[in-house]
This record gives sequence, C-alpha cells and structure tokens, in this order.
Amino acid sequence: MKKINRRQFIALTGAATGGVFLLNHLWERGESSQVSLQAPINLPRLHKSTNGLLELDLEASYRPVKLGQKQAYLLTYNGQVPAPRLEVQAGDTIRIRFKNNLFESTNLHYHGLHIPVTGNADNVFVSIQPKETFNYEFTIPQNHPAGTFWYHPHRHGLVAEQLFGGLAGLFVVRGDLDEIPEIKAANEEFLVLQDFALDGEGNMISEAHMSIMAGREGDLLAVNGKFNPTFSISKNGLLRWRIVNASPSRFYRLSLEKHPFYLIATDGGGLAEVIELNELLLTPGERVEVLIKADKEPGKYRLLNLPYDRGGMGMMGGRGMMGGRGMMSGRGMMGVNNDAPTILATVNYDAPVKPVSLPRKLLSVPALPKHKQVRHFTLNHGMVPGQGMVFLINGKPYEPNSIDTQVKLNTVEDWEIVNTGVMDHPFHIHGNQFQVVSRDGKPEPYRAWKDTVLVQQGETVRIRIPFRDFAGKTVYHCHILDHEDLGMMGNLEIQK
Ligand SMILES: [Cu+2]
Repeated sequence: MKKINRRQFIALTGAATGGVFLLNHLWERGESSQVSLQAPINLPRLHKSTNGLLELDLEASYRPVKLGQKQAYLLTYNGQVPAPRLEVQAGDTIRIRFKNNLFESTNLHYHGLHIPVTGNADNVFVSIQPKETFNYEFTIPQNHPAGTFWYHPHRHGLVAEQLFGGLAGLFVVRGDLDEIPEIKAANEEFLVLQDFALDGEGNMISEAHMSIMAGREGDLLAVNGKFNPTFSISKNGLLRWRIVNASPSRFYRLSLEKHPFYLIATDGGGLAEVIELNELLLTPGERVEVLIKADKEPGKYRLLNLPYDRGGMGMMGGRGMMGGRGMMSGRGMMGVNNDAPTILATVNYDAPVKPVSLPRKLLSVPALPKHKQVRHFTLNHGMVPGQGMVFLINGKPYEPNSIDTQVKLNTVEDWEIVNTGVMDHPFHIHGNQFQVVSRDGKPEPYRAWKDTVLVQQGETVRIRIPFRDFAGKTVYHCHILDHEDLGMMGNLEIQK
C-alpha cells in the first residue's frame, strides 16, 4: 500500500481547479493525513459480448501501474492503462456497473457510438460522485456500423486531467468491415496513443506546471501503455492497425519508415475504397484503421511521431516561455522537443512474405441528402473578467444551463466551422457521425464518416450531419480537452 502526501494528492486530483472543494473537504475532515492508493488488481484486459450481451464491472480508481518498465501512479479503469478493451456487435446490449473510486466526480462517454445521448446511455450530464455507482445500459442499433470507438470520462471541468491520468479504453463494434477477406486475414493490432507527464517517483505532475492554455502534453509517449512496442507481421503479409489518439491535447503526425499507410476506416467506420497515405495526422479523439504491407526488405521499421505545430498564444503558446528552445519549450513542463521525431513503435518482419493484395472495394459510404439548414460556428479564445482566459464558440464560453443549438430529429444540416484563433481546434460532436464537405471551400477528396474534425488556425471547414434516431440534449466541443474544460463547448438539443 502506497501512501502519498498532500502535495502529491493535489497533483493527482488536479485540485487546483474543480477538485479544490472536494480536496479541502476531505483534508479538513481529517479522514487521514494521507490518502491511500489502492493496490494493483489483475482483471481481464478484454471483454467481449456473448449471446448479445456485454456485462461488466468497471471501476475508476487511482492505482500503481507499469508504464513500460516504469512504475507510475495513474487513474485507471479496472487497474489498467489503457483501460480494458470492450468488443460488441451491432444489436448487442451493454450493461456496465460503474463504480467511481476517484477523489472527484466523473462519468463515461462512449465516443463515436450512435446510441441514446440521454438516460443511462451516452449521457454527459450525469455526474457520478466519489464512492457512488452508476449502471450504464444501452443497446447498439442493429444497423450500427463496425468500427473503432472508445470510452473516456466527460465530466465538464475535469475531462482533461482525468484523461491525462490515463482513463481511456477502446470500444470496438465488429461487423461487415471485419469480414472483408483481405482484412480478415491481416494481423489485427490495436494502438492506444497516450502521453504522460510523471515526476521521478512516477507521480503525475500537477497541472499547475502544465501549459493548460495550449492544452497539456506529456513527454512520455506510450502505445498501449508501453514504450516502443514491436508489432510483427507474419507470413500473411498484412498488418491491420486500429489507432486511437487518446491524449487530451497532443496531435500525432504518424509516419512508418519506408511504408505507406493504406487507410480503410476513419472515426465512424469503413471507407468506400482504400486510400494510400504517407502520413497520418491524428488529432485528439480521432481514430483510423490502416493496413500495412510487408513488401520491403525484411527488417525493423520505426513508427515515428513527426513534429507538428498546432499553434500557440504568444507567452502561453506552444513554443513555450523561453522562445521555443529553452528549458520550457514544448507544451509540457518536461522540455519536450517539438522539432525532433519520436519513436512510438517498431514494425518487424524477419522473412520475406509473399505479395498480398489489398481489398479493391470496402463498404458503401452514401452521400448525404442536401442540407436544409446551414449553421455557423466560430472558434476563438478571449478574456472574461473574473475567469481569465477562456475558449469560445460564437463568442461565448460554455454555459451548462443554456441550449446553444437546437436541431430537429431526422434532418440533415451543414455546419460551417470557422477558426478565427491562433491555435488548431479539433471539433467533436456527440451522438451522430458526419461527413466533411469541404475545407476552405475545397471539396474533401473522399467521403468518410467522422465525429471529430480538425479546424486549423484560420480555416473554415464545412461538415454535413444527419441527426438520426435519438432525441435529447448533448454537446459539441473542442477535443483539446483543456479547451473544452475552459469553455469551448456548446449544448445541442435534438428535438423530436
Ligand atoms: Cu481547441
């Protein structure tokens, strides 16, 4: 049993903001001068539905975990970072008995799933207090696309710190995409990309030391909780990677030495045909599925994360306090060098493999019917008296009790999202997948289902979104989760 002191407790609960009341309360009651860390637990890393049902207990708690060879003290689901993978099929019912053993309130968001946004389903307005349990229950629609989705906390004000603590796991819906012969034959691997900032003892570094305005980043880049893991390609010659960016702020610009990526799916599922790409830019929340062909000299090839400048705000910005190259450069506090590629993983094949073909056709991605309504959203930041720096949609910071956007169920709308600020903002909408129509007036080269789209500094992105099946209140927001916590979110009401 590890004991931590008050300073460490403040660091791990991020008590500088939302947790401060709870923290003082806890300490003042003198429950103990030390807060206990729970012992490691050993639970399944994969939960699959059987006979149409996936039932499990999920506990959020602060626990010791191994990150590679490093001892770390993180926020976990069932003691794991990343959290256990959940796998279901369309039509399945999911029951999660969720227990909050954190020191602050939390909840679960099922990112990308098309399920009810109300009640005990994908309801971000639920707030589960410490020691409370909550029973999530929902059914995946019969016509739900197969794809790579994920779950993470979405308690407004605490989202970034809880995700940065490690709370994220994959939620896979299996279906038609998995049955395409070439895809079925490929080695399937999952890559959960997370970054962490730890001190020498493995404790999370306090948010007071992070660049919250830019969006916190850590210098430790983990793939499935490991540093530079190796993925082998066996004789069948094809590797299928299902990748999620589960970092709160970090963008990943991925490149595999000497190998292109063959994109087969985006956030909401399969494409119509394979797209060849030399680089993949994955902003927080986004997922891709790619095939990799083992058609070069046998050997080891590095998966690199290349530099990417997502903008900044002068003093507070991404280039740091010291003009970009000093001790404080980068967005974390650990002197992240933004200019050098980082090795994330290694791909290995020992022997030559026989040439394999890629699938010629994937799935149908129908065009959406012409929009009835165009809405405009402007993303920026600003100062609000008493609140300091806030992030804004249409000039306003998030107001929990207001309805910012009302739409009608079973309609299709075009949303035009303009970024007038100096930082990139990945825009995420809950509950329904959309298609990107154009960027700065240039038509998107291929149709794909998305729930998160990057809107770069100065850019205008137009998306087309159908509101299907489920009425109720939900949200849209920037998926740099510090920006979301600092106001860049709006309430969306889908009316019957
Ligand atoms: Cu943002």
